[in-house]
Amino acid sequence: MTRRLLTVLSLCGAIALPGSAGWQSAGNVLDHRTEHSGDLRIEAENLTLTISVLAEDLVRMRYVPHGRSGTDSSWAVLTQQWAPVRTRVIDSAGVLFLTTNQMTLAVHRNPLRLVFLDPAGTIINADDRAKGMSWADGETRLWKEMPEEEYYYGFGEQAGRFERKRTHMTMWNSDIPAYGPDTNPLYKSIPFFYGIAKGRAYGIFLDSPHWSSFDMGKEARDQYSFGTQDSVLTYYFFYGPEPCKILERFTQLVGRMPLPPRWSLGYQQCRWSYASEKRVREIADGFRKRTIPCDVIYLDIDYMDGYRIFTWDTEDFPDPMKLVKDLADDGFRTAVIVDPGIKVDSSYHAYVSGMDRDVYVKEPDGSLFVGEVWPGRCAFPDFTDPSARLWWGEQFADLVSVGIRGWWNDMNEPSVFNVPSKTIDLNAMHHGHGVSSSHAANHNIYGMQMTRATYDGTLRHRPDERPFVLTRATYAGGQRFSAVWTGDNVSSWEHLSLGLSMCLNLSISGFTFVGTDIGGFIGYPSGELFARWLQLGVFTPLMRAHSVINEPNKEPWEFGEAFTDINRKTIELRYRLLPYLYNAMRVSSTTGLPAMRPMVFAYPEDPRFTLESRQFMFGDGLLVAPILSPGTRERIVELPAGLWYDFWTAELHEGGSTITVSAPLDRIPLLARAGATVPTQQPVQYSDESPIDPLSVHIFLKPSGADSTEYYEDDGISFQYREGGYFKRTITHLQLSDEIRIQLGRAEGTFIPPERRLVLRIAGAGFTPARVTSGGKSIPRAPHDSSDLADSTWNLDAESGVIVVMTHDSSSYLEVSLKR
Ligand code: MIG
Repeated sequence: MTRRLLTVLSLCGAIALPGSAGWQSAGNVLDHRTEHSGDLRIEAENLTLTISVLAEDLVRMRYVPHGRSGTDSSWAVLTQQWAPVRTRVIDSAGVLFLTTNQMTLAVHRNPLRLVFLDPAGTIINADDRAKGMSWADGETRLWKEMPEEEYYYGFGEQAGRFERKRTHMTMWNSDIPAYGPDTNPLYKSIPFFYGIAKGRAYGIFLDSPHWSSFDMGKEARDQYSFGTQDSVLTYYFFYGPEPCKILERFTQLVGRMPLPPRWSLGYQQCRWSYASEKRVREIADGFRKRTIPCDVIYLDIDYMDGYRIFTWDTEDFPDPMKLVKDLADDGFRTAVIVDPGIKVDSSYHAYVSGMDRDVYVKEPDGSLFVGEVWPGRCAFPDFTDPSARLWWGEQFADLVSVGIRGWWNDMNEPSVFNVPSKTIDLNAMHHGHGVSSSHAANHNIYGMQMTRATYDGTLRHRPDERPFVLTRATYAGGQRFSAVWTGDNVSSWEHLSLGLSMCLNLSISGFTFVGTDIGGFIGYPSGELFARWLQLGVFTPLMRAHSVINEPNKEPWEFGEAFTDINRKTIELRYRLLPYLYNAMRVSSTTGLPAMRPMVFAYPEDPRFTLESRQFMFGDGLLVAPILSPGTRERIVELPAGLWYDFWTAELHEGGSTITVSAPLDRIPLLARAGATVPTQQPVQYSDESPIDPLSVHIFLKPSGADSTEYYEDDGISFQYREGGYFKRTITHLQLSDEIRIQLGRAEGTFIPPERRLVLRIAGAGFTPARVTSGGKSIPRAPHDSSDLADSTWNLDAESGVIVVMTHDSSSYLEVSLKR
């Protein structure tokens, strides 16, 4: 079935591609001028190119072939106003140089070709000499030189290899269940990538919601190209050289993930379907009676009346309000699936009100576009239209008042069952941006606009709470509205690896809140596979297990008692790490940097990481090395330069090396960078069961010098943090010759956590302190074998050498000192 779908898809690509005969090229530059806006306008023989310098490291190019036009608007770009940039234009024989402090763009005149250079004059990226930017009927394309030493990353959701050189990728949001490593396209289109050569990176964003494609040296050895079935071509060029700098800039351009509600970072349980109130209650009890933590339970399509969105199956769910309230009392949030397809049924309120408000996608003659999905014949809201989005948002009133708090957007590629194209008629019409345009021109942003309508709409119903939306389809910048999962994967070891590299590429494409269907959607995992998948899930911001219908139960306790214990311990680890994860998410909401960071992204200069996708950084302090194959009880880890600690044993390793770490079935290999600070908490049954107490801060000392981290906390749910309602302090540790000092800066912000204990777990001191002080007062060493430390005492863990100090947390400055 997968294969058939694929054939259909490539066929539809071929039909939509109106013959690649008759490519035209830019020709020579005739003239240029600097416009009032500061843009540089280049007139070539056959096209106009507008170059806008948005920042010293960011330039936008817009190519409009003569005789063509297109509205200059974007669904992705958020920041329109950029601070003025000082640029210089130097006109020299045959070349026009446009220079900022961070890069130079050389516009070659005969013919028009662009070359990007760093301040030292080294070429970062160059148009292919023969083709450059060219176009044919209904398609525009840009060819670039491809240096041998350059490698490619990002491109959003890509199965198969993590590094993307020598692949051809299409961007066309597609519903492909049980996809494989060669399946492309998939559900999401994020036409953004990095080129990294010898540690130096640039980024390119092709901003087009049309069918588009990237050929990274598959067609030609020394060229790559990207193009779109739009009549014009707009792309952005970012210069690093650090990849993280590019991502910060890219997410400044297209927006960042808002800080999610803290509960959405708890463990989430899903299945197609928990199809009755009785079964949902059993699942909830299943977690609580086994003391396996869980925050969210999902209702898949069977909660509805005949798959009519915004309705309930009143037989199986006679009293949703009571169910959801009982679940809430037990610490669960309930999430429901909502698909875009609205059943054509004149007795169905959503359909009727949508008709009244004229919200649906239409055929060119103005009649309703109808396509078949789960409910049968359906109309599709035109999410590009602001009034349709408003209408969509209003439909959530009842679900919100029932108490639903999570919004799972599925089938929004959009997927349509009964037509060969598997989606909305490409000629059907949308009406966003005040103009009418075909589905072909809006396909790849349909899902993103659905999440936008869902986010904004549910927010309007509860303006004081952060919405949680999860989607399958989206477009660049969609992280502003929703978390994502990687669709219908398979219960196999291969898919465990695949999911990891998909999450890594999504993460560096702007999508921080990512995860896979833990355990695999289609098929049935062994206990071992499920356990290993769950362990990796601790380190994916979205930690959600899911299963297709008609497979035996896959909840974490379904694999025998030994695995139940292992899985409990794994989920407890997630809850212990919540403060660290929440901090990573907060960093991402302000910088765009993801929680899951590919090695090459964090350490671009280390050539060992060019192709590495079997280990990754989690935040800036932890290195995760998941077990991805059966029967494996140890694995190799490539350590970046510096010193590294085994998170579990505090064993110290010299970096720049390859080590073997043990990985018993109940433990995922985890390392901490010397200098890292990792805040953790007590395990709880759900994220807000009780306030953090104690806050346990793991400090991994550097052999000398200082390091510091910001610690952030807030109420986890409201928007108060935007008005100062947070608790933020710097935690610094420094090594002096005869002393180790930990300084917790005075907390900023008006959020005050309840009184609580503070435990410092200091690894790497290498001595037994002669004296420990907290806030200037000496504190005693605890009696030898007490594992539970009394207030204001310290102890030394004999095995690991970790020094544990128990003190009190407050908002004031606190200094803890360990004297030799
Ligand atoms: O056509 O709602 O990817 O997670 O369980 C299948 C049923 C529709 C696809 C989603 C999957 C979900 C399923 N959906």
